[in-house]
Amino acid sequence: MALNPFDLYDVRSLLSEEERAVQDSVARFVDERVLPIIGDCFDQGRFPMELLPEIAELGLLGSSLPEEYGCAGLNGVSYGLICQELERGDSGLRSFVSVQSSLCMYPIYAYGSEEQRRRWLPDMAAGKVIGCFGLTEAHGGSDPASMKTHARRDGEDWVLNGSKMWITNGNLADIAIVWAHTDDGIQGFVVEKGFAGFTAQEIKHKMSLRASVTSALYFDGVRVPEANRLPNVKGLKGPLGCLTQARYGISWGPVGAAIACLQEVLEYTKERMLFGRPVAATQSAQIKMADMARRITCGQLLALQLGRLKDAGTLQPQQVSLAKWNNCRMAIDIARECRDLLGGAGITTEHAAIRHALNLESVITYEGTETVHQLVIGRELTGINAF
Ligand code: TGC
Ligand code: FAD
Repeated sequence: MALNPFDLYDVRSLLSEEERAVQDSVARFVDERVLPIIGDCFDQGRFPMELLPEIAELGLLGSSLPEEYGCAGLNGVSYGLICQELERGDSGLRSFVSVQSSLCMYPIYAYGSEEQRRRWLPDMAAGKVIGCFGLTEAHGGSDPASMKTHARRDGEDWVLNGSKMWITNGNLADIAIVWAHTDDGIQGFVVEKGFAGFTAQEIKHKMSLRASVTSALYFDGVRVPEANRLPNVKGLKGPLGCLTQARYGISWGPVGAAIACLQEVLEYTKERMLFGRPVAATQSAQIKMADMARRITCGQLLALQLGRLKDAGTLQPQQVSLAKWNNCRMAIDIARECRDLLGGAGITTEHAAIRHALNLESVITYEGTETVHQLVIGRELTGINAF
């Protein structure tokens, strides 16, 4: 019996019926609604906002949060499969869902008051309120503890000053989860669009994640009511806890990008005739594609076991670091190799490989660079902090 070239170990048989149904519905959405337009979106440098109602309708925003807040209440593996299928379309689309779900809805759920949960989560699940997450600053994103953004208590308000850089969804967002030093440690604030002194400026000239909005945020004496401070966390563990959620999803997403590239190159090399035979009939092309399938299979198994640990409640951030590092590296290498097998045709967005390769330059950098995750594992092995 012929194996599925994109699931050589039948990882799908390890999924529950509900997990398979989630994967199928997102896969259909990506095939029918995303793939026909995403190359043009990338060319034009625009996020496909027209897809937002369907993304919300499918329950993809805050999918792991409870139904009482208007969310789908799915498990971690289902969230991973959502990320994998979306990123088979484009990393920018998965980024949008990661930021909304893991970096904005999650902290409101995990660190917010009941009033804050009820105020924002249902509208965020419905796609009526869009969020962004402001942690990184221009002087050094890998070292968020060095942030300069500061909030000072003044009566019933906080006064926020500083700036954030490289913020996904910044210009689309109705609210920003902003992390700032206070006299009582790092704290999170929900800063609303329209608060005086808060501005967002889109970053142009990107060669990566072009179908995603990236911005700089500025806070010039912004008065944020105490009611908008997330009361249930203090310290760097607040934002890092959100990153664990998002990095978990990013451990799955690039598997989808790698599958998209392999699928494209398998079709192309069977058709492309050179020296009187299809490129797919050469030993070197077969070895390259076999090696891609091997790495994808390892990545799928890594992501699924990570998801099972998450759903068992035993997931450790270091395990997420290993998977984020491995699967981003796996996918960017495969996307680059696929671009090469496409020859000159591989340099335009008519084919997906270069778009995925360029996108993955961001994915391997954000949410902790490859080096950061390597050093997390190095620290785990040696007990020595080498940052
Ligand atoms: P350290 O000072 O030792 O720890 C501080 C506290 O945090 C806890 N902790 C974590 N908690 C949850 N998840 C994690 N991954 C955690 N890592 C640490 C830790 O236990 C401690 O708690 P407590 O109670 O003792 O105070 O900090 P560290 O030495 O562990 O961290 C250093 C380092 C370099 C790993 C960390 O600073 C880091 O991860 N840097 C990278 C920053 C980063 O990833 N930024 C991403 C910005 S957001 C983004 O990129 C969004 S892209 C979105 C998209 O478009 O998809
Ligand atoms: P730096 O931290 O300056 O790193 C530069 C180089 O130094 C890297 O190669 C790094 O690996 C290396 N390095 C770092 N530490 C060490 C060390 N100890 N030893 C050796 N080498 C080291 N941030 C947000 O807060 N919210 C967002 O929504 C968001 N979205 C993003 C979207 C995009 C498209 C991009 C590109 C970035 C986004 N980021 C976001 C920021 C992202 O998290 C940072 O770019 C990332 O954490 C790296 O920070 P940096 O760019 O300042 O690089």
